[in-house]
Amino acid sequence: GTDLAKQLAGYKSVDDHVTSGMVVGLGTGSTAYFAVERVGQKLASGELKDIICIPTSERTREQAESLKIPLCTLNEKSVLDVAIDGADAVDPNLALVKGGGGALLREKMVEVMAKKFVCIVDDSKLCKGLGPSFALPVEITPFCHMHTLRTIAALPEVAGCKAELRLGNVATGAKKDGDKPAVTDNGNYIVDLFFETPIKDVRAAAKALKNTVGVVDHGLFVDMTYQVIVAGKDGSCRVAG
Ligand code: DER
Repeated sequence: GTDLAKQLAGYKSVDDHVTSGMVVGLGTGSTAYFAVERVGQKLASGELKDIICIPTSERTREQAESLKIPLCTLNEKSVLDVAIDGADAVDPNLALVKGGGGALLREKMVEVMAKKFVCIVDDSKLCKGLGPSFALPVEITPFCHMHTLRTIAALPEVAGCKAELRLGNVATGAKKDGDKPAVTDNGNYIVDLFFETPIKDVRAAAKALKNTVGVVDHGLFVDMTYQVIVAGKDGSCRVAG
């Protein structure tokens, strides 16, 4: 099933890109989960030594701690040899939508500092154009959040999108009645942008979102991906980029 694909991609990313002595960024989500597991396994077996990792969310930090993976922050190590993380959508130019799990800010902070950002996905994430297959998350400050949501929705670069404040659990989006806004590890809110047609110019959209007052960052990861490892349910695994 898909879990096998995620495990395949996760394990392969570590086997292909992580060697002893490296500083490694650990991603967030159900696919990155397997990459973290693999790092833990190889440290325990002695195959990997002297690795220090930077987690991209509190939940990845907890998983890494349970696996006794040595951790630090960007304050201690601001350049990483490699960062491994999942994505919610991948276009033919390896531009990504990330943030489905609400971790986009720390993910982007870590992944822009990595010499190689390796993205791991099951093949359901591949798309022709970003937008319709997965809503674009935007992390915003909570202060006057509805004003910021409206400002984002009015941007020409994301014209036609439907902007929704994410409620309930920031990671799973699990909702129940009367839910409060989801809150990220950084104490911010998430607005999800739903598109019926692909975003015309992802670079322009990324710039416009980043330049919007009240927006902290967004889930468009453009010109950042070194390689994408794509695994299929049938056990196939291929590399792009
Ligand atoms: O929230 C995130 O950015 C995650 O990496 C997400 O994009 C991928 O999560 P998944 O591997 O559970 O689909």
